[in-house]
Amino acid sequence: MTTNPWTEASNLREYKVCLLGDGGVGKSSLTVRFIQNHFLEDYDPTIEDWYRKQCVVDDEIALLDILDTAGQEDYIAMRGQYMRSSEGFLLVYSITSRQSFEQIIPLYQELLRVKGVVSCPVILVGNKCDLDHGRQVTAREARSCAERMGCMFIETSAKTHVRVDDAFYELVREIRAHNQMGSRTRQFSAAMAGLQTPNRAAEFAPVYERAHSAHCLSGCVVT
Ligand SMILES: Nc1nc2c(ncn2[C@@H]2O[C@H](COP(=O)(O)OP(=O)(O)O)[C@@H](O)[C@H]2O)c(=O)[nH]1
Ligand SMILES: [Mg+2]
Repeated sequence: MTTNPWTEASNLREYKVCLLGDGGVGKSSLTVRFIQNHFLEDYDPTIEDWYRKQCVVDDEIALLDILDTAGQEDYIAMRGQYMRSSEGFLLVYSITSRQSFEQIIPLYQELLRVKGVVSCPVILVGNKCDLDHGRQVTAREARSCAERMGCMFIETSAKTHVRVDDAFYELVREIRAHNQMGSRTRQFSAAMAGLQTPNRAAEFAPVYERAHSAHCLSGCVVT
């Protein structure tokens, strides 16, 4: 029997996601394209806003709480707060700006430091792929950057609506995979602590090893 996810209220799960990246890379444009399906030619770069959108990802309802970050001095001061309060991140650069790309790894390192974790659900997003003639960052170097972070890489265009929804949906999948791995690891730790029977520990051991050897949760890189 097929179930209708929209009527399965108990499946409703909130995902707090945040777009991070240099000013002008298209964070607001990606958000507005995803939420309202239109393109912003000119958007106030100082506006920071929250958006909510309910969608179905792999037959499960996801309520996305999206924080579109902005600003300059304020943004630096607020960044730690954004990082702590969100569970998944689109790390956005523009394919036409090497400078915006160079900020990605330091941003990811800061994210891990602030959250005090060794990995975190992120997607590397190279926006403005419609401007290929002005490209400063190749897909190859972005892919290698994504491999370093153990995440997926997607090139998008908010302007021509290329893979924008995919970026958000893949982030939901990353968060789910991350949480699933976390709960498996917790069950394994509990088993190891003798809170469960020893054969339960044996059951979880392969998962634990996989989780620690596999750098990339999704195991794939998309261009
Ligand atoms: N050609 C093109 N321009 C874009 C794209 N996304 C954003 N822009 C433009 O880039 C500028 C900055 O976008 P904005 O969303 O405000 O960037 P933010 O500061 O990161 O939020 C605006 O003029 C947008 O119209 C895109 O995919 N393609
Ligand atoms: Mg903006």
